[in-house]
Formats: sequence, C-alpha cells, structure tokens
Amino acid sequence: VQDTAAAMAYNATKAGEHGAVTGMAPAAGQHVTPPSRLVTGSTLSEANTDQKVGTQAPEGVNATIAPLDRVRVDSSGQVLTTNQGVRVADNQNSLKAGTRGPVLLEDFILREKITHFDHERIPERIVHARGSAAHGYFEAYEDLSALTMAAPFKAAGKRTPVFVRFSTVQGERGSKDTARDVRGFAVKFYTDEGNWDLVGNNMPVFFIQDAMKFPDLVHAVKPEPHHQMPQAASAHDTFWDFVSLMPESTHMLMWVMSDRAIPRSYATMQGFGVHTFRLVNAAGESVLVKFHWTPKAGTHSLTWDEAVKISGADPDYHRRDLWERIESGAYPEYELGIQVFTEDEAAKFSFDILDATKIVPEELVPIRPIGRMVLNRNPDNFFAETEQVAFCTAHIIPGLDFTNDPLLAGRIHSYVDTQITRLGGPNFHEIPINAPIATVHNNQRDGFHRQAIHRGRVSYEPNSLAGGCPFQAGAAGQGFVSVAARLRSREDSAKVRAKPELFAEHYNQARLFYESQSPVEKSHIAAAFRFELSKVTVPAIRERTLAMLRSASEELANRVAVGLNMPLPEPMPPVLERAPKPEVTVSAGLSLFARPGDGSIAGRKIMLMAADGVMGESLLAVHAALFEHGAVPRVAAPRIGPVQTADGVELQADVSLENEPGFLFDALVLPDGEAAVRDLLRDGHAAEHVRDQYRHCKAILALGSGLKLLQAAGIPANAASEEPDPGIVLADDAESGAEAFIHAVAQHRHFHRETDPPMV
Ligand code: HDD
Repeated sequence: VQDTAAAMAYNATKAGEHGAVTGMAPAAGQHVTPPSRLVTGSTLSEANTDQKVGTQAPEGVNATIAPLDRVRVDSSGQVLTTNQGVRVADNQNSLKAGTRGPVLLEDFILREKITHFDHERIPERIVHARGSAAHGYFEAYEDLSALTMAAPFKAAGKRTPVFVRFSTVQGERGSKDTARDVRGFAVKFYTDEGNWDLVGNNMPVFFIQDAMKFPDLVHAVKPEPHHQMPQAASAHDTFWDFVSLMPESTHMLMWVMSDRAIPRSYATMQGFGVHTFRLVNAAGESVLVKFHWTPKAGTHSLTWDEAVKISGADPDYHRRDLWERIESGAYPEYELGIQVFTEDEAAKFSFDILDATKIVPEELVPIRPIGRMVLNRNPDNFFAETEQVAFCTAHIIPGLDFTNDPLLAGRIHSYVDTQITRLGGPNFHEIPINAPIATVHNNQRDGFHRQAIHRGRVSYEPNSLAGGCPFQAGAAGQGFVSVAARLRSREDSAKVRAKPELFAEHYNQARLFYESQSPVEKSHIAAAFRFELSKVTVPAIRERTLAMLRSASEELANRVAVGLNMPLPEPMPPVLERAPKPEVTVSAGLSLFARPGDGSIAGRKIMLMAADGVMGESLLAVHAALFEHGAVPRVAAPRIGPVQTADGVELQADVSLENEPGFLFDALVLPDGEAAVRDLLRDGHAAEHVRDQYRHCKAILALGSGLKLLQAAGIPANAASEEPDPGIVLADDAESGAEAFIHAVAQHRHFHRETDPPMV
C-alpha cells in the first residue's frame, strides 16, 4: 500500500501528502511533476510554464539579484521540514491518543505550524496599503557631476538597480486597483553609495501644504469610522467636508478629478517627486530640482464607466497588467526628467516652491531628460518584497538634499516611524528587500529581529579599542553633508506657527490646470466632480465645494452646478487681497494627450471574438499581426477550448465571453463567418462587449460579416455614417484590416464619439 501511495502522490516530493491510504491519492493523469529548480536568465512564458515564477533579468542589469539570492528559497525537489529543519513525516494528521482520541499537547509540529499561521499578517500601510511592485534598473543618459554627485548620475550609461512600488492611497490592502484615487510611485534606488528613495505620486501636487494636516486629510478620506464605508473611494461626505474647508486642496482636486486618477496601467502614468529638492555637486554648490517620470508607452487612462466595471470583473487589473507586461517582456519604461532652477530664479516666481500644492510650469523651467528606468523583473514573493519594502523620504544620499517644504519635513519623520510598527522594530533596514547594496557599519545595536552579528566589544565612537572604527567619512570622503545654505526667506525668521504669504494663493494653478486640458478632459473633470458630489449627502458641503471651484473656474463650477441641479453660489473669498499674476495661463504639457508615447501597442490586451463556424484563417492572421506588434491577443468564445472553424483552421479560445468581459480589453476584433455571427447574435455577452468597447471609445475591427454584430449592438457603422469613425475598421481582407486596426489601437481612445450621457 505504501509503495502505491508514493507512486500516486500528488507531489512526489511530499510522499505523505495524501496519507498512506491509496484511495486518497489523485487519479492517474492528475499528477503534477515538481517544477525544476530555479532557471536563470529567462522569463516565464506560455512556452516554458514549468520555470520558476519571479524571473531573473538579464545578467548585469540588476545588482539586487545576487544579494537577494542569499535569502531566496526554492523548495523544488526538497523534503518538508519544520522551522528547525527537522523532516516532517506526516503533514496531514495531528498527533492523537488513538484515531478518535484527543490531540496531544506534545505535537510540536502542529503547534509550530498553527502558531506561525496565527501571526502571518502585519499591519497594512495606513495609506497606500494596496500596491504592486517590480524590480528594474535606472540608466543615466549623461554624467551630471556638474550638478550633483548623486551616485546614479555619475556616468553616462551607469545602471543602478531599483525596486518600484505603485499603489492606491485610500483603499485597504485587498481593495480594487481601479479606484478613482492618487497613485503612489515610489522608487528605491540601491545605489553604491546607499539607498535613495524617491517617494512620489502620479500627480505633481498634493492636497495640503503642511504635514500638520496630514492625519486630518487621511482621516477624512478613509472609509468613515462609524460604518467603515466607502472602500477605495473618495465620494463621501467626510472627504468633501474636509477639502471644501481647505481651499489649498483646489489644485490637487483638479488632478484627482481628472482621468489621471484612473490610469489604464502603471506603465502609462507619470510619476513626480512632488516637493522641490536640491542637487548638490562635489564643490558643495546646490540648485533646486523637481523630478518627473514620463512613461515611454505614453499617458493613458480609463474612462470612469470602464473603471467601475473593471473593479468588479478584475480588482487586480493594474497588478495583473504590471505582472503580465514584465512576464511577456513588454517592460514598463519611464524617462526621468528634472527641472533645475536656482534660488534667485525661484524667488521671482509668482508662487512659492516650498508649497507642495504648486507646480513649476514647464514654460518657466523646461524638463531635462537625464535617464531611463526599466522594470524587468517581477518579485519572487509578494509579502517578502512588495509588502515588506519600506520607502522613506529620509533616505537620501550625498548629492541630494531637502528643502524647507513643511510637508516634506513631516514626511521625513513619518516614514521611518511608521515602519517601526508596521515591520515590528527598528531593524527593518535589514529585511533583504530594504537592505542597501552599500555596506552598513555603525554602532547601532540590538532591537527586535536583529540579523547582523556584530563582532568585537566596541559599539561606540570615538573609541581606541577598535582603532577608531567605524570612522567618520568626513566631507572629503563622500560623507553626507547637509547643504549649509538656507533658502532665502521672504519673511523674518522668528519662531512662528504660520505660513508664507504666497501659500495663501490657491486658485491660479487650479485654473491653469483646468484651462490646459482638452475639451474631452474638461468634460471628464466636470463629470467626476458631478459624480463625487452627487454622493455627498449634506447639501452645504456640495455648495461649499462649488464656491471653491468657482474661485478657480467659472466654467467648471457652472458645469458641475448644472450637473447637480444646484444654483451657483458666490465664489469663496480670496485670502490674498491681490493675487500674484501667474506667469502662464495655459501649459500644454498638463494635458494627458500631450504625452502619447512611442505609438506602440505593446502590452495592449485585445479580444478576438469567436464562435463555432468562424472563419479561422482571417482571425489568426490578425492575431499574428497583433502579436508581432507586442500586443496580447486573446481569443474569446462562448466557451473556452477548441472552436470549430468554418475553414478547418485549428483555433482555441483562451477565455470565455463570460469569464473575461469585453471592458477588460483595449480593443475588439469581430470575426467573419455567418454561422459564428448568428451564434454570437444570440449571446447577450457578445452584444454587451461590443457596446462597452464603443462606449469606452476603443478601437473595433469588424472582419467581413462581423459587421452585423456592430449593427445589432446599435453602433453607427462607418458605411452608413457621414463622418467616418477612425476607431472602427471594417475589412474583408485581414491583412489591410489589421494594419488599419493597429493604427487605431495606437490612438488609445477615440473620444470624438463620446456623449454625456452615453448614447450607446
Ligand atoms: Fe506618504 C506612504 C507618497 C505625503 C506619510 N506616501 C506613502 C507611499 C507613497 C507616498 C507613494 C507608499 C510607499 C510604498 O509604496 O510603500 N506621501 C506621498 C506623497 C506625499 C505624501 C507624494 C506628498 C507630497 N505621506 C505624506 C505626508 C505624510 C505621509 C505629509 C505624513 C506626515 N506616507 C506616509 C506614511 C506612509 C506613506 C504614513 C504609509 C506607509 C508608509 O509610509 O510606509 O508614513
């Protein structure tokens, strides 16, 4: 019996898994061969699914591979053990006094397993709890030593490993990805001179100017404390109550109500360092700097209707997209740009560069590209890496420094502090994902979970017993030295609880943002305000928000008021009697459409609809063309598995019309084949998918008789329409159809067909 059980076991490396009883073993044919051990230098794909997930980037591009290898565990071909390394004979049954008797206290194997399980969870992040991350590298375009001695910018072509975590802010760890929210964009550079964390967002401004207000902001936006609703949403009373009493949030509200709050993918959103930082060169000279990440794939967003639907069908939409892009080799890539200016220049701006609710318009200071970041490796383990990574604004390196931004000051404290609770003590820097690749030597000792084994009896400095080691680097030895220069103050420096005068101007840049948007984006902003405020139950809050909006834009306030069926209130009185005149009133770069990207369709998910009786050859030709352009084509039929084609071509449906709704795809191909079209016309899912694709302004290709599916869904097809829709491609010939379709997909969206409310 033993022998047969071993032979039938589900996993041959765990002989005891199904017990010694033959009947419990899975039937023949359902066995899984244990995966082979870690395969290096390759990525997981459909062709090599037996390889270890959590792949390695090509050699030489990710220096964190080797340090993390030290702690990687691969159990392929290994025997199950306790945490003490004792082999476990039976992992199914607890130790009992007879089969029906009580479980014995001495069962240390059971107790160790349950005890560990009981403590598997750690507190989630107070904000940015929901996130996804990836490894990669930063590559400098040029030697920036004239400006900064920061390690990543020391030579053209120099590569620095990075770990990047993207996140939403409001929702809990298990909440949906496509909430309307700010996205975190946190980059950890493992430089050879220590770790630098650039902890930014996908929006360049913030709600508040002073860290003193951060707990209030977060309490207001989080689910309301009495009933813990709503999850992953800002459309509720307490958020709008707070922001409508904080006019400094007007500018940020414009960004959060814009499509930037519903990105299509982490690979298609910008990132910003938000605050003004300093760059410092070896001579100790410093300039002011703002950091910008721009996605190579262009900035693209979802529509609100689409985001709402996706959150039901795939709450992991962005996490999956990031994972799949990297596994398929369509690596997300971003260019790092800097705006550099001097204190004298800053002193002349109409706004204060210490105010995190203000941008520096590109027209004032252009963005200079200085390098690129490529994300090319998924983590091996979500908890060990993505959950335990600790970003801290206090982590900077020689060549960089802070400014006196009062929001930044609070952050410098908060991030280190929060990890002490979240990660259980002051030694979180030793957790492998947080450990720098630069060596660590100091006299800090002990504390919970200490990993390092310090040798010798000296843990103080100065000392003579250890020859003075570890010794101070000093400024000449590349030690970190804070810039001695003070930011020129426009006021006196008495100790006060107050803010600079220009911090009181709240509307110039809110207006600048709105006025810089395209008509479509403006409509989306108005619709977002309408949606959010229509969820607010207290009319006075709605009214106050409208007053605030009116101070920024009469047009926007009016549109929102009409949408809410409310009269337009008086604008909020300005704090400054005479607001400073802004340098620019329109800044083209603030529109999402200003950065269309490289025009590639790599990483786009495209549904090829099919059913029995379909013309397989034309569908496969389009499939091949899309695949060649780096897109992710998926054949979707009423059921998964083989599809009987009319022309005898072999075709498999990867997904069903039920399990992957159409709105999860960037574009749609409708097939040729009378019988298939007849079948699809009888399937309500198909019509829904066609309508959603049209409503969300995506590209549609109808091959031959597939046109009937468009017509049945009530979609104005080109032939009948006076103004042809470039997002709808009708083709009898797959080859020319595919070409026009790829062009249409690359446009991302065809917003000219959008109406409010939607007609289709
Ligand atoms: Fe923060 C997390 C970004 C203001 C306090 N923040 C956190 C993360 C990002 C940001 C991306 C997630 C990092 C990760 O992936 O682990 N935060 C920002 C930006 C801000 C900002 C761009 C304004 C410019 N934050 C801010 C203030 C405070 C904090 C003013 C407190 C005074 N933030 C935190 C925190 C978090 C955090 C409580 C929660 C979890 C963590 O730090 O590690 O310390």
